[in-house]
Amino acid sequence: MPIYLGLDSSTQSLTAVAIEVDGDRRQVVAERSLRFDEDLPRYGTRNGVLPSDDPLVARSSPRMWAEALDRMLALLAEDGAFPLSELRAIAGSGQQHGSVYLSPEAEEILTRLDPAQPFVEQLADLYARQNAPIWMDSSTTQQCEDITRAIGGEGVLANLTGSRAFERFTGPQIRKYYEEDPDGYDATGRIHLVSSYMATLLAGRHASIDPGDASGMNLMELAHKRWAASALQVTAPNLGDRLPEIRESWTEIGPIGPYWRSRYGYPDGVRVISWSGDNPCSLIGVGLIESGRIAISLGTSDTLFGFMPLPRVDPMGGGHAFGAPTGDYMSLICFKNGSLARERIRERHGLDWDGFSAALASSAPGNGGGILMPWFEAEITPTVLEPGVRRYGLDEGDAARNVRAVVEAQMMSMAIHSRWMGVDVTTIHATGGAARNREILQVMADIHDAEVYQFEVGNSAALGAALRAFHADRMAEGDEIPWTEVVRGFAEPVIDSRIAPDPDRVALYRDLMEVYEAGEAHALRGGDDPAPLIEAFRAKHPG
Ligand code: XUL
Repeated sequence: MPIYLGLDSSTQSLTAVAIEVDGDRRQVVAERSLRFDEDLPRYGTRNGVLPSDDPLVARSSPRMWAEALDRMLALLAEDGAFPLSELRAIAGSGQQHGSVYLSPEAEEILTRLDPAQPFVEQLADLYARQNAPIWMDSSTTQQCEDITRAIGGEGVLANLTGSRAFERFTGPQIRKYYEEDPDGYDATGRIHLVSSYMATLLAGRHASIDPGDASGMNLMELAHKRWAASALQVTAPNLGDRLPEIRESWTEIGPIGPYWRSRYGYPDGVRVISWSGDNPCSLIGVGLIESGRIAISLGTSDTLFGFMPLPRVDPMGGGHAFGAPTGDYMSLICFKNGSLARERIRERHGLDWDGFSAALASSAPGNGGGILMPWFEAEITPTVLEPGVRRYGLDEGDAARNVRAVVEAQMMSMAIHSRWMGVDVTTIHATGGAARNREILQVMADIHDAEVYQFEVGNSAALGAALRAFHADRMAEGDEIPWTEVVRGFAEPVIDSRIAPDPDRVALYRDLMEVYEAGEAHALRGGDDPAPLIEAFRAKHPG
């Protein structure tokens, strides 16, 4: 029975999902996860990020990701969850935007690996830069301004690449590296994304980047899915020479590298398929292969995204248009204060996750007009570079109301900042760790006035990668398999999991959303204090 493997190299962990596909027989045969902080403690990460004195800087260790890959391949080979001989193809998903700087000898080093020696110990000379800036980094405001000015303004860059300049995007990050360490930049042979770096390690040769992940760089011409010469030019000198090719998401990078075959017994014929970003992979993993529905992923970052047949760019400049693994497009907005913000409130009030849910259930929807802006960290949507939680009509010590306020804030912010997508949302596919929590999903349903569904497999990015491996393997065999057939039986919502919006609460949240927008305007743009609006809300919704 053919097996396909999807790997998700995310901020905090590496997850594997293996699926078996044989006609109508379709099932998940393995799900494994390694957590960076706990399973690879020698790298000293916290929540997958290296310690930093500057709260705007966020980096991680590419060597740690390589060691995680090695451990995962060993684990899957040893634990017998599926016969290795049946494995046909591996694809992957990477946290988006992060960049890895390899030395000019990288490919040679990867072809010379000795299968008798541990993997990471042979990678000492692989890197031109020891750490990798990741998507949580907000330290490149200056570079964003320089790039924007040089290219002719925000609109020009957004129309060309799908997004205005964002601090975490790879172009501004590369420019910062070039400015701060020109020698290091000079000594760099190839700059990979997390996705293409991991595919490179698996295949033992430089992998291409797919349009899904390349669109998170401020460097790709969105309409033509090729490097944008003008964007490369204003970012760093001779950048084109250092970037991998952009090729379709179903590109076969090559067979699995000889190291993995000799060391763990992976069969010769296993295809390594292009990796993509975690959000593009999730799009497939929750079955969004046509317009009309959206997905909300509640993970380290919270993201809201949907399939788009044509590239549509956010005129307000807050959201993104990315490539989709189907060859189409997707819209996306990203919030940095996702699971870590929920966790901060939970910890502050000494609750476990059951206690968090109980607090949510025990507090009144709308919180009597009390709101908070959950900016524990610098925020991406809306742009907040000075972290700090703001509360309006809400006492910091009140556990239940603060739990409710963080969840309501996250959902309202998503609803407000996704208006540009122009989707009349009636159905939401919920994924990510916190999507297991039905109390949170009820708030999601009520605020978005939409039905919410859960999924069998929590890690939609790894599942999406496994499905992409299946699709690419069929394509390589000359079978132009339609996407509806790829996702069938896997990426379908659990019908019984439906959570319906409550009409009274939908109306209440419409009013609360006005309070929230006023709070945001007050906190960020010197707008009026929302206190009178909170009073009016309380008068209209007593109790
Ligand atoms: C998307 C983004 C995050 C990362 C997290 O633009 O920055 O969702 O991909 O893994």
